[in-house]
Amino acid sequence: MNSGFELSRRAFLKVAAAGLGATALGIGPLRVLGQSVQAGSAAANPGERVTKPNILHIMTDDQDYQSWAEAFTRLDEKGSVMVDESGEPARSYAMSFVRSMPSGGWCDFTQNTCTSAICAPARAGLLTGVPSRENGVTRNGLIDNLDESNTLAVWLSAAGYQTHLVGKYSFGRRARSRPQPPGWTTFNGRGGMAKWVFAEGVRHVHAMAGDSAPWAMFLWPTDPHRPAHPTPQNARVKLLPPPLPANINEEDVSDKPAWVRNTKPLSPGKLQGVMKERVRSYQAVIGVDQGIESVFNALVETGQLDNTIILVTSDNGDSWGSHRQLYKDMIYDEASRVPLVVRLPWLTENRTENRVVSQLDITATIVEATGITSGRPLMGGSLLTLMEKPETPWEGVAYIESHGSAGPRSKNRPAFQGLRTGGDFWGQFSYAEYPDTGEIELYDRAADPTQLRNVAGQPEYAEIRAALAAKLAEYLSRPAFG
Ligand SMILES: [Ca+2]
Ligand SMILES: [Ca+2]
Repeated sequence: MNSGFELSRRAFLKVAAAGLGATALGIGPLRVLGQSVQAGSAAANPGERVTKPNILHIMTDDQDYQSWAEAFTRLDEKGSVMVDESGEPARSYAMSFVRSMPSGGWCDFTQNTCTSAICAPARAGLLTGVPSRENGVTRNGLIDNLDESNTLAVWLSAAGYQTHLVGKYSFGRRARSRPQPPGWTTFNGRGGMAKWVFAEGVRHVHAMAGDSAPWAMFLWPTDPHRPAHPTPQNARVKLLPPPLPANINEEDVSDKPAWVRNTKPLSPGKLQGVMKERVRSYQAVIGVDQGIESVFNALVETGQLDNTIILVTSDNGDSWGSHRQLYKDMIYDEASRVPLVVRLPWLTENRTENRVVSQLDITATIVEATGITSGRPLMGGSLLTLMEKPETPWEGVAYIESHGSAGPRSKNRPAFQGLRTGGDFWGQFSYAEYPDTGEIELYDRAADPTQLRNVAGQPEYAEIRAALAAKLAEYLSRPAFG
């Protein structure tokens, strides 16, 4: 899957300069890359933050957490399970390059939470650092509510950054006729598949290499959004996705709000179609990983890896039939938990962070790392110190909201506001208040990770429910849009 990589001459010289003979570097080209840069890069000033680092922000579209965290099973031409040397089923990760954490300094945030688990609101959240109820982009298509004179791109540009967007700005047909929003050096927001988006990314990386200005580049491919369009090469990769969670077609929905109780289970035929599409989704994610590898290699080749922060995430997840749903924009983890991996070039260790963080923390992280001035009262908190000093106390409370939706299988899904917790001061809870219906959902994810039992009405959870309601009220006391 990582075929096609060749160690560049410059990268090789870097290896040589670091005193590592080729024989010491392992056999596969990937290993060479990983070890070579580790030796040459962060070792310069380990632990010392880079001033005005470049920012490479990569965000996939509708990529669920499972496709990042769990390996798929490889099938042969005839559809039989392939076996490895030890006779076990052969497994691979769709994002095997990123998962290899090349060069070190990566943090894998396993509990990253979408503030809005749906395309346009999620993107507007990243660009403003505040949730939809504050920036006005409460649904797909409501981009015109966004004050584009006050976004992350504008703040970066004002601080001397070159800013580039390639991919899905998320506004469909409207993106074509709209003028370029302020703050962008180049803007190509009509959407696009990974192959093109990352080729543009490589082009920009080379073009910016000789420029003294720092840059921030946002590569937002439309993959693996349904219907997924893997490249012909990746479409030939035969695979069996990892098993779906235990909440697939949830049998007893008597604990759930009315909109879930009103959703019928998916028929076997429908589920089969979902599974076919899921295979194509994994194939598309493989293409994203290849694209990330090409941009990473361009950073190495142009000597920019050492002063570039890399962030890889997804705008929202996908239900794939969990809780009988086929959409997103929900409190449930399949929709609201997405991958986030961040590389700080001044760190050398790779590690995993299991406390809850949120997509709005990413904006705050970029603001702190670049030293720019935010034009809005950010809701999130920077992750820099948490990454540098894991012993840092972290509250781990993520705000989540939905403004309701007319999705295909949940026509009357009402709006909710909620929290997803899991840090040093809170247990692992998911909490939602539906103001239009008065319904409440509360899941104890430590005891019930697949969110099958809403415990909002149970007396033993009364205390935590009250605490969550009070915490949520704090978030809701901030001024809303309009
Ligand atoms: Ca999306
Ligand atoms: Ca249930």
